[in-house]
Amino acid sequence: MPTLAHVALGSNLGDRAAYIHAAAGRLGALPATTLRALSPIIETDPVGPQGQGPYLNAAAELSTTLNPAELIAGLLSIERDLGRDRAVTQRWGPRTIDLDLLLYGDAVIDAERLTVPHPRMHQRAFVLVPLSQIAPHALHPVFDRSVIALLNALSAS
Ligand code: A4P
Ligand code: MG
Repeated sequence: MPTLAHVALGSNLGDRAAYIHAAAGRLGALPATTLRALSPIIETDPVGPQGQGPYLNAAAELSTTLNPAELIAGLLSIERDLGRDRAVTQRWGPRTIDLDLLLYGDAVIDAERLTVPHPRMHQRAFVLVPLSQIAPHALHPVFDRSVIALLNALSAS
């Protein structure tokens, strides 16, 4: 049975919209994976180091029979293909494309190279706003709250 997985897309370097669209196309072209939805793209203020430009952010819903390790490997290879050089990119710093695995069905994973749900997704409007447009009722399996409930809680805080 395929699993529904949700991915955050972010870009703040170069032709940001082109990077988001290229990444979305490549997500749908991963083996055993279908792109079910891509949210509208929003422009957001950068969170993290000062002096970087605004981001474009979006969220994608995938249906996949890849396991989580295979899916994150696919995400990292798309990032590499689209020109992000991890060796020179600072944490939370500017990047042509950043792909984060937010949710993988109801899986809770805490491995060395993969944490799902993404540990900061519930704190970030730039993740929750686009995600709520395609998957408002997807459940965060740790908090047992929907995406829209997490967004409402964040907006109220
Ligand atoms: N990794 C573990 N779990 C995951 C997961 N669920 N999804 C590992 C993706 N990767 C995961 O990631 C470092 C390592 O985390 C990967 O090798 C992977 O094996 P990274 O993408 O190289 O590191 P990073 O993105 O620089 O750091 P981090 O902590 O992942 O940052 P975030 O959380 O991705 O934040 N502001 C706005 N407005 N919009 C943004 O999109 N993005 C960031 C990056 C900062 N500020 C932003 C935005
Ligand atoms: Mg990341």
